[in-house]
Amino acid sequence: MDYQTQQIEAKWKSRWQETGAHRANKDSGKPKYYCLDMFPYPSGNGLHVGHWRGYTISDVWSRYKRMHGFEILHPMGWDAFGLPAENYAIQHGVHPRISTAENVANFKRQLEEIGAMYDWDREINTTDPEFYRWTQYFFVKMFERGLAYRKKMPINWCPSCKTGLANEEVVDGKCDRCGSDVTKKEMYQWMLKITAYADRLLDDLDKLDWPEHVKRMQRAWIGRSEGAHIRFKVAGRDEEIEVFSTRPDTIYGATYMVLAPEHPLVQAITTDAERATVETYVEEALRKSNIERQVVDKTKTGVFTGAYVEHPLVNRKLPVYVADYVLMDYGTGAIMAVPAHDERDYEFATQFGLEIIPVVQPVDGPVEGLYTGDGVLINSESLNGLKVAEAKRAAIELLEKRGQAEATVNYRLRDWVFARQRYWGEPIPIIHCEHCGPVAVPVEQLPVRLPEVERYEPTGTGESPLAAIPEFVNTTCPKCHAPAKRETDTMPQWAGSSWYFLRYADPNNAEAPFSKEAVDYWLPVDMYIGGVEHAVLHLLYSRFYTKFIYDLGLITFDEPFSRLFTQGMMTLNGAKMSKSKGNVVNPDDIIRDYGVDALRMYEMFVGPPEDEAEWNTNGLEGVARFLQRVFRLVQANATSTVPERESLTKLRHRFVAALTERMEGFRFNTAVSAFMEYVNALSTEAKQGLDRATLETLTMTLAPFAPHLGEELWEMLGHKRSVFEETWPTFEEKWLKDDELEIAVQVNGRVRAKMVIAAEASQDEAIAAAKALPDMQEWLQGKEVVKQIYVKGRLVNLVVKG
Ligand code: ANZ
Ligand code: ZN
Repeated sequence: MDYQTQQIEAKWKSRWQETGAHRANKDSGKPKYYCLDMFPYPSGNGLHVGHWRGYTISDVWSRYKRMHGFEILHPMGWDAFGLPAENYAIQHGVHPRISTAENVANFKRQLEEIGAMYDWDREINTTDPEFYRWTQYFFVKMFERGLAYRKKMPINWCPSCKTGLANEEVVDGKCDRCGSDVTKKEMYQWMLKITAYADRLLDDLDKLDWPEHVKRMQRAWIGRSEGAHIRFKVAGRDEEIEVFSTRPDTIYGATYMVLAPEHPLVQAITTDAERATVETYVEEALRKSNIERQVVDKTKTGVFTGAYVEHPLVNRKLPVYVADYVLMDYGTGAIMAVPAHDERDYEFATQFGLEIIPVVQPVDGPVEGLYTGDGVLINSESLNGLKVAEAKRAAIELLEKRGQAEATVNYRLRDWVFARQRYWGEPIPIIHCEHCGPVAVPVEQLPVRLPEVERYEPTGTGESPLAAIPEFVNTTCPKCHAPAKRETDTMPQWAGSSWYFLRYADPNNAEAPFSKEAVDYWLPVDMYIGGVEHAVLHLLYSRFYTKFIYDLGLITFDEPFSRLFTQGMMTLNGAKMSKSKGNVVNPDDIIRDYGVDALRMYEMFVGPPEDEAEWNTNGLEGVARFLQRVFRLVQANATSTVPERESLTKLRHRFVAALTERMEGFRFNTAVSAFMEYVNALSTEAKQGLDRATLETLTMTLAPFAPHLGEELWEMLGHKRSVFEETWPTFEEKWLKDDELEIAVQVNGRVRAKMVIAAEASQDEAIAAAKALPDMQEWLQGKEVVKQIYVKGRLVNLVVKG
């Protein structure tokens, strides 16, 4: 019989389904292992082989762990709310529910193909009311604790999508979805107070087994800066300008002040003479995005307000400017400018001819122009001679005594704008009452279901399409029962994915988001696998939710993902695989031609899993041929009864050792090479027959990579139960050492001595060793060696004359 991939793969898929082989059972008595893929957004394009890389890694790992005695939770689901389905609805008039269901069906079919051990009984879908009921529930809990609040603030506004955008959806000042320039719009927004968790989100990174670069990105996103708030009195007026500075030590070098164009004091302090110029400038600045404003090498712009502040420590007046390089949403939206030691200030001061006073110099002497390094203080009265770190403390103390400053910590992290003016999302479960203000929908009334609408288009007024449905909007206040109106904003796409990993533990629970027992057993996630593009937001939001749910007392851990692995992208001809680039390889075609096991094995072979890898169909063919070879090798020897030879024992132990080490190190590409080397060696040995231990080891270890073939060969070897019920083979150290052998040393064909040499010794080494033996000297003395023979591993024969 030939290796029929289609037949074999279909056979084992249905066998697994019949036996419920992938059902995760928390009562198995085994230790658990939760291996999770970042769940996909089911787009209309289907999956390509690049997507499969991560899914294959996680499945190989899950199966490998299962063979180490763990009860595996390896679930899959759909992150299905969001803009693409809604934009599709707008264009084609198809309800997002319908297009989403179609896409899910296609994704599921493709994911079933891969032969992954997904427990489909636990499938979840963020758009299922039974799921989003609990997404709404957590919102209510946050609202009750003051962590969900409403705030009027300028939001990023996409004029084309007609919706507010979170900062992370603005890329280079453009809408991440449609590419239009993003503007600002003042609106009431639901916000989540993620900043209340900033320190915990930062500190707890230390306890995670995550790639260092991901931790670094999270730290940078949280952006903790220690510094001070310092207040400067406006000359001739009552107002004070408060600044945030990380360099209070440079206070004596402050030569001017800058307000962000949005700063509330701009209006008040601008003098009549400057008013027209300032107003024009502010108007222009408001049209720019934060990103444009922060471009480092752009020429600095700004205007003088006509106002001055008083320096708190010396008798000096500092002119106050408005400039767009100062952002309103960082610190206090105002700075003391120290051009000698801050690059942006230096550029600005040079351009506007403002004074530059150096106050820090390197230990080894003064420098010209801008200096941002460490050093000692100069031109700073009582601070002179102090090092920067000491001077920071001393300056704060000095100013604190005068009531003009206090130490503070500032974060780059902003509260999370948790609202979209769009249809396809979880309705925010709030009712607005004239008398009671915003009131949460009582938990027992959840879910607030998304109603049917006729038009999906955002209204463009800033309101969601839900606002146009009176039956949805008009309701009564849960507190005072007066007529009231429902919130019509929906949640951002990140909402469901911020806690979905908890739901898999207990996906059908109708009384609670999950039961404590289920979550206590399965969570936290032991291994989380996905793309590095989620390094910051999804992972940060999930960590925030987990900490919040921990604070609610519902779980006993406060980090969701103990270990994280981010797989590299798959490219084709050097470009990222994507439908829009027209360079996708569809797994359906590959499976038809080569089988899914070859595809899986190739996905693992293609390169170090964390690195980008280039798809190459020749490589895939090589792997497919390799699997055929394994099939024939096992088939030809399946009923063999030869005992294991020492050479095979040694090969086997060495193979298991190498393979296991590479698996543990997540070096799956070299793990596949270990198979190839082993099978090469076995092909040579096969002439003398292969024993069972050899065949079983090969089959068992191959199974996580090529599960259908693994099962088939295991059955061929006479086993009734699944190969995944077996335990991963072990190895003994003693077989890893290079062997030594005792061989005979002959002179003219008669044994004259024995010697021990390395089994791998070369002919020259063996002969040299033989000639050097003390026992040989009497036989060689005065003789001429005319011929010397080494029979590997058996004997040395020296033919002598004279
Ligand atoms: C005086 C000073 C002197 C500063 C010096 C720096 C160097 P990080 O580290 O990112 O927190 N700053 C404060 N608020 C700002 C805003 N809204 N827009 C633009 N810049 C702002 O940076 C903190 C520093 O960035 C602050 O410290 C402030 O300039 C500036 F030699 O104050 B510094
Ligand atoms: Zn009320």
